[in-house]
Amino acid sequence: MVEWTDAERSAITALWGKISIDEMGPQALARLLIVFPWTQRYFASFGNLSSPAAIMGNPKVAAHGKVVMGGLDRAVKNLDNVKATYAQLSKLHSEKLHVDPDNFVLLADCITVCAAMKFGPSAFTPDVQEAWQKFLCVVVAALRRQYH
Ligand code: HEG
Repeated sequence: MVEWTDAERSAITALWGKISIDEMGPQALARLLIVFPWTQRYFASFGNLSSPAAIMGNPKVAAHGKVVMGGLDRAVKNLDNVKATYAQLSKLHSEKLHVDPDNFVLLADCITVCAAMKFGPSAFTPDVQEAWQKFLCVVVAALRRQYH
């Protein structure tokens, strides 16, 4: 069970309060699909993913980016219980979607890069980054949990 310091809790909650799901969700998913192109295999139904411009302009990528990023809201609101919160979502990715769980880490890193670009060094300080990446590690561990 993960332990959070008060400083980590407030850093995560404060950063999350500043994140626009509608802005950063599409950016992070597009980045994943561009930088790690093998992740495109799960989105065959999304249409044109043939270039960075096509990916960034693809409305299905944008819509799904918002869904994925929106999924983090439940984790932020259940910091002490992320594993149980994500049990169904983990099962879905494992048993139905068959997403290779290594890809969760890649998306988490894309989200961190997007946050760093958006907020810059004065707001995305090393302390904030530490708490944020710990949070994403917990999210990834919870998503991996129902894999077998
Ligand atoms: Mg996943 C669906 C969250 C990583 C591929 N993802 C979903 C859904 C949520 C979610 C909330 C909708 C579930 C539902 O309809 O009930 N995803 C989520 C999180 C993270 C993640 C929080 C990691 C931070 N997903 C992820 C990765 C891939 C992936 C790395 C593939 C590389 N997700 C994926 C696919 C779907 C979802 C293919 C179904 C899309 C669809 O057909 O609508």
